[in-house]
Amino acid sequence: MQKAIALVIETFRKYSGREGDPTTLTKAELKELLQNELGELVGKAPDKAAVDRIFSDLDSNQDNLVDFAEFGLWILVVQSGHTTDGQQKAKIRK
Ligand SMILES: [Ca+2]
Repeated sequence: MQKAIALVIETFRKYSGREGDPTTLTKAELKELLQNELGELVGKAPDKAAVDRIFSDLDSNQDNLVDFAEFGLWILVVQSGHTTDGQQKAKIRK
């Protein structure tokens, strides 16, 4: 479990530092993260609608940025197989 958390933090930081505030993900950063790390979930070329949907799922306080608390919670939900639309896919790549 601790290892999984470390992996989530590492993945988040890898993308959150690309532009703007290094502690938050923009939509562009999130898209990169999804494509590269969670391709099983969104496909290798996620369409804009899919990215928008996931981004709004993640951005629970609707400030147009995804912070680590929002991301971490979402990953836990996805990992446990209970996504908001009932799909049971996707594990973060080991
Ligand atoms: Ca937010």
